[in-house]
Amino acid sequence: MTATSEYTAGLSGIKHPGLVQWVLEVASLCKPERVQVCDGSPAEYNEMIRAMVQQGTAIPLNEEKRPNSILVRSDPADVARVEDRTYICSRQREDAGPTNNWEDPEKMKAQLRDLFAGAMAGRTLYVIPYCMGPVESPLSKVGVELSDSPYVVANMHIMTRVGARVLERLGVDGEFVRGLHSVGAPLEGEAADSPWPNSKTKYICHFPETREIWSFGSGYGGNALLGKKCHALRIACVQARDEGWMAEHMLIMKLTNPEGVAKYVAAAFPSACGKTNLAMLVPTVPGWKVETLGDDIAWMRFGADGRLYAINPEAGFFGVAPGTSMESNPNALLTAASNSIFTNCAMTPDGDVWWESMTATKPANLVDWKRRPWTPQSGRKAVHPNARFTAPSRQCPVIAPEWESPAGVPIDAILFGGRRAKLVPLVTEAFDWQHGVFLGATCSSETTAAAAGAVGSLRRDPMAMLPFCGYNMGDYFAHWLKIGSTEGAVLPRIFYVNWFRQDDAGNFLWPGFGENSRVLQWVFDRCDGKANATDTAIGRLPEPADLNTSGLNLAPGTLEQVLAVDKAGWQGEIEPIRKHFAQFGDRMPAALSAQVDGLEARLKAGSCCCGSKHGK
Ligand code: SAT
Ligand code: MN
Repeated sequence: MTATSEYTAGLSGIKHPGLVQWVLEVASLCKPERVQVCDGSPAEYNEMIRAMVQQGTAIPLNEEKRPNSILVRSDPADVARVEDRTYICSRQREDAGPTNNWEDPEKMKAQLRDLFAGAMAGRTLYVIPYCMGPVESPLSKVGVELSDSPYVVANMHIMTRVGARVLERLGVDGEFVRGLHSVGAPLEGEAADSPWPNSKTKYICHFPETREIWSFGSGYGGNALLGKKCHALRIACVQARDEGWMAEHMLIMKLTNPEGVAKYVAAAFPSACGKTNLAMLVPTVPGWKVETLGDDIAWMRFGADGRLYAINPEAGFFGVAPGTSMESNPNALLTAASNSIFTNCAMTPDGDVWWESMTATKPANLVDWKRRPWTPQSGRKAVHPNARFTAPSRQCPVIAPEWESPAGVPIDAILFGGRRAKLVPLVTEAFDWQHGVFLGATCSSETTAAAAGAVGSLRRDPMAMLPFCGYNMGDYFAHWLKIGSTEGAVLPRIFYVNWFRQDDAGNFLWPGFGENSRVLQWVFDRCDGKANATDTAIGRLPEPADLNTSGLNLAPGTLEQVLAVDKAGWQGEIEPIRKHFAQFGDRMPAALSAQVDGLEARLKAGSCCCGSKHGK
């Protein structure tokens, strides 16, 4: 057993006594072989890559094709977020609410202590001081992740700001989120390490009141890179509620029109619904420009002018690989051209990565994500559907120059969306903030492979935060309403979009991708009072003539279909929405229940309040 004094030696660079004490407590519980404080340097990154290559976790890719990049294949039992193993351990069960798994914090910690005891034997405990957001921004927050995974260290280098400058910001008594992570696979005796150590027992636990995260047994994505979903969403949204700001599952993009006027849009979609594609979209409308500030998370706070200013707390993209191509998202592919980590992708004979839809023709031979030889005749996918690339944001060809602005950028419009094959029109503008919160609160989507479980079944995913809201969702809705009633607030307009509506034969009605810029143009012009909308029972919609469709060759009637408000279909939504809201009991804000009544009344009212032009 290693004596505490040996651990202490490595910690001399830390000036924060509270941090030192916590690291020592964790070390004496987890019993790692050694403790290493991460400095965020390129040398340290290379050391992690070397360790992973040596252990058989990673394969260096062809230097000429994909410089300074690796391919990692996980255990097939550890490939996505595990929502059924994710807990919000608030003192009161009601504070976690009906959409979260809950356990009493003391009880959960007692269980976790047993699991963590000796869990890092034979491994290095890495102390990863990281900052979510630019280190010099007042909107940013510091966290420290203690992890026994070099894969986590390398990914955190890309996804966050790591190292000495973060410790400096922390000072001697700064606040930080405590994240403890172990793959849960102690190294016993002489036995060789597994290429992807993990444990059958997995727990992703959050203690919102004490701003702590304990994650055990998984090395994958949001389960293990604790800065991302665990800190920047589940813990941060609780901090945001307490401090009067917002932590949201949103991309941030900058739109510039042909006159050179720029607006910033934040957009919330469930995981793997095309946030990265939208954030980096190549507009098909001539003269328009899209630039990216972030593809997953936005932290927003009121500025002195009453507008909501957003920062992207992350420094990299953890994007879904399959489906990403020079056609669908050239900017994502170019971002990941070098200095990137590829997880659960396939490997080509010349040492590069490949995934479904990357190229028009499939390579003749590959090694698939399960390390098996693969040919197009194999009759199976070469890549896991949740395969990912981790790539630095700064490498994105369309990164907005102000993406690290400490003040953030003022948000003009918020989009909500999901994957809905039926019913939900291409775009709907909310009547006002409260109605917009209602649209967000009723967001629904067909599930994707980003989380373990069934794919394609419909679920309500309010504000795309269902898996990420660290407190009672009823209270979260109330927080949104409170933000909207802030005195002096100059609020963004709220829209709901659905790129995924299908015809009866199952064909997508809208081409999506770059053509979504036509919808963005309408959103932009609505914000400027330059585009028409028509009031319907469900919100304000463009008529076909209000969208810029020049050069878009849709079959006759398609645009009408994609914008149609199917009243009977919407009537069928009323009961499910009431049921959805009922689960929050007395935590459900009355103003949102009133919105359901309003929708129902408008649907029943026939044409009296629908079809009226709501000019500019
Ligand atoms: O949570 S992950 O970071 O693994 C990815 C996602 O679900 O968006
Ligand atoms: Mn996400």
